[in-house]
Amino acid sequence: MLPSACKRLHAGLQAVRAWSLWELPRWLPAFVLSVTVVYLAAVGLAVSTVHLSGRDLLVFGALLGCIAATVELTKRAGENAGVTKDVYAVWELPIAILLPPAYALLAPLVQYALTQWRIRRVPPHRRIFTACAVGLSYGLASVVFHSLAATPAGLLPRAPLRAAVWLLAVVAAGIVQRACNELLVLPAVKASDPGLRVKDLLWAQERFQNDVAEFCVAVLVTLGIAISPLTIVFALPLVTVLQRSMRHAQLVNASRVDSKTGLLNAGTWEREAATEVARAVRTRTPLALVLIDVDHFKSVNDIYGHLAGDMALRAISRTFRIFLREYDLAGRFGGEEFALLLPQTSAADARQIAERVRVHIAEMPISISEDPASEPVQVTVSMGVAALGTTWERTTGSQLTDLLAAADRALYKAKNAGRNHVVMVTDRETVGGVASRSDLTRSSGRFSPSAASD
Ligand code: GH3
Ligand code: MG
Ligand code: MG
Repeated sequence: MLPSACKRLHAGLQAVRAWSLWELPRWLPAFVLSVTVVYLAAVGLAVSTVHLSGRDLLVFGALLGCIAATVELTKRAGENAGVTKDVYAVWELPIAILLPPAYALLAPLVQYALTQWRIRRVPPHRRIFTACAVGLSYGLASVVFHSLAATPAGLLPRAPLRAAVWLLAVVAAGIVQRACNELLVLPAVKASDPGLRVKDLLWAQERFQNDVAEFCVAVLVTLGIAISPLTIVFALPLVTVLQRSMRHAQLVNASRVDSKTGLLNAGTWEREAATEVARAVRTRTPLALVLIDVDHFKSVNDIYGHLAGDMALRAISRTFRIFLREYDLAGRFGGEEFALLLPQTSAADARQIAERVRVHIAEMPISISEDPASEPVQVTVSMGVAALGTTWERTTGSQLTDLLAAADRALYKAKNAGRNHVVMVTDRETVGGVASRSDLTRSSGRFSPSAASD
């Protein structure tokens, strides 16, 4: 019988071995370990050279208290319901600016430990990695600030000018922090979910506005604390309001998307698609619509279970994000039905895109279990494509409804053709109800692009 300490160690090693980290692309665990090692080395160096002072410890303690309070507020505001915007920079930037780098390196560790404990448990390697990356970015910002601000501010004669230079140095350090943070975190985020677009992560309008607001408040709070640490007392309620307003905007945004797949929900998709179709008709630019239905999806649920079915839906949705452009609209239309709207896309191009998506999905192994030994699931989809081409004036009634009806008929034909097919129809055949000549073309594994031209 093993002694209990050995048993615990064994259980611990088993748990580490079960981390999904080891299933990710091979370079990623190496990257995560490197960041962790560099972080530990930086902490070792910074802590061994730091000069402890009672005032620094007091300010650090007060700001850690604010971080803990923000964690509690976040918990109450529902981060565990998936709402994730936070405002920790308001406390961590002052630590980086006003205290030696050792404190800036350590603060995110406390924040992520509290988040793991109080808000939501995620695989520990994720929290450790993020804490190390964020810690390193604030540590670097602290070093940058102290090397910048020590020199020019001291030489400037007048106080207002000194304050302006000081503020600019804070902003420069903040920019360095953000850049370093994104550089370390984004490759890992992208590798663990290849469907995510870096552009969406970095420059989504709402995220950008929130980040700017958070940063500006952080700069003001830093300035306030530099003048008097009592500022912390006045900053806490302000931060609460800021956090609440950001969450409100996030919730509004969340009401636009389908929670299971992250695509637009049916109502939002229809509203936005109707606007796009009207614009295409007005400006006489081409546009295509694709309806997608997963083949024999009921059997997937019956054989592998409903959760596996959900994973398949998410994997299919990620495929759309890989293939579509910024301004295309991808929506979840119903249970296992999706709709894509492709503005400024000709019939031939739409069919090529649909074909690529179909092939990608048919060849994509969908992992449905954490157990690496379990067999991945494979699914296929059928697609109906309708395109507005050159005859908009024939279109009557609701333009989107006409296109949807045409795509639906094409989808029906794709199903009847044996599934795992793309069938397309242009406006000449159905949209607007004018049937001048049949323009139905069908493709499957035998697809050749030349057949798509109309
Ligand atoms: P076909 O090839 O003719 O489309 O066959 P099918 O089995 O895909 O079509 P059917 O309409 O009979 O079944 C659709 C199934 O999709 C039934 C339903 O349980 C399942 N479904 C709908 N929404 C969800 C969901 O959110 N998650 C999961 N796992 N299954 C869903
Ligand atoms: Mg269906
Ligand atoms: Mg189906």
